[in-house]
Amino acid sequence: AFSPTPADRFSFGLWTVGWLGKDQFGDPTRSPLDPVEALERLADLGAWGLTFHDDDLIPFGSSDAEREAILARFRKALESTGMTVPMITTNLFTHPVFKDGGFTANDREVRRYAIRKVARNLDLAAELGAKTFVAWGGREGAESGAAKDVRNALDRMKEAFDLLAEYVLEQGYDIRFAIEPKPNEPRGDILLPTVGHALSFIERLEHPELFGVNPEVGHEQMAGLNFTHGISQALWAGKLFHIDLNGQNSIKYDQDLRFGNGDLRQAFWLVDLLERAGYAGPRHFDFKPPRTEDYDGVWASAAGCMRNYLILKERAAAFRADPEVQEALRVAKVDELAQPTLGAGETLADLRNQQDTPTADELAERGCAFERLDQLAMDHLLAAR
Ligand code: GLT
Ligand code: MN
Ligand code: MN
Ligand code: MN
Repeated sequence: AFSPTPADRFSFGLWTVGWLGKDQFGDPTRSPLDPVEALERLADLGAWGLTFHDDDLIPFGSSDAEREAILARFRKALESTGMTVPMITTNLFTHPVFKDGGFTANDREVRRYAIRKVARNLDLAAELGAKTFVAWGGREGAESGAAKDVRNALDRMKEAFDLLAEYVLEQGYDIRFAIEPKPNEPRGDILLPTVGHALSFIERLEHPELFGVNPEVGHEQMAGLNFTHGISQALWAGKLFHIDLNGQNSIKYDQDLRFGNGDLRQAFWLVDLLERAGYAGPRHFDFKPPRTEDYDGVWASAAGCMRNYLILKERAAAFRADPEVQEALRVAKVDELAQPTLGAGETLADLRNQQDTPTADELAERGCAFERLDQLAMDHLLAAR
């Protein structure tokens, strides 16, 4: 029942299952993974798509001939496995040239280099049929105050995105951009740190319709925020273009745990929301199989991401279908919030002139009945109902 199929639209970053376990304190614990093997293994597990940074597939500095050979072999494996490439992104963070950022590096030559790298990768995205282009600006930020004039940096970020959007339109590419926020790590403070910052930035671009967000569970939780609320606002704004699913335990370094590990209740409400809202985009996992694992552990971790999503989807559906839950929702007036506060044709003057309204003290006596409702959710989440 919890076996994924391509219809579930589960996708994985090549850098996730391909992470070798090298961290700040330790050397790699796994040997490199062939991208073709990643495609085959993920297809066997029931996944639908593989995503990557330019440099994940084509090592930085490859010659044109090497690049073509790698792409030809990869295309063949896409065909034989039936896997898709729904999203592509550009690495603007690993090479030391990006130590002060890509689009917002103080050094103008670095910014020009970064824009060229992204434009080239847009051509590849179009060739492979990727519809979403993620932009995670992990190095766009600072460790100290005088080093970065943030208002100028935002001008340069806008300049880069405006230019790239213009290019996509000129070329007639069917591609939209999804900006991925993160509060910190690897920079001390990163620009566009949360979903809210990104949504407001997008409205100041020349082609806001081409831009949405790619929120990552753990990144909002690193900022102490409620991920499901952030996703709700992105959906409300029509800007949830893509999503990075993973797990995080509270405010600490970016854990990138398998989806379902970390804050399980948030994961439950997230799946409930995505499914009820009819989110039609990829369910994309951006996690790191812990460096304790060998490749058996990597594939178990990847399978677990999908299985946990499907379990939570089933639990959320059971919660919504339970007549006792439906009654508890009514008692808690959850549906009343969908009613406009003023009646049709009613004016503010009518509202102010209304007689025989309940007093504040009378209204204050009404309980909200949220605890019973939440316990019902807990019962369903834990399969106790
Ligand atoms: C990097 C980052 C992720 C981003 C990827 C896209 S790369 O691993 O930590 O959150 O989604 O650039
Ligand atoms: Mn991510
Ligand atoms: Mn992360
Ligand atoms: Mn990450």
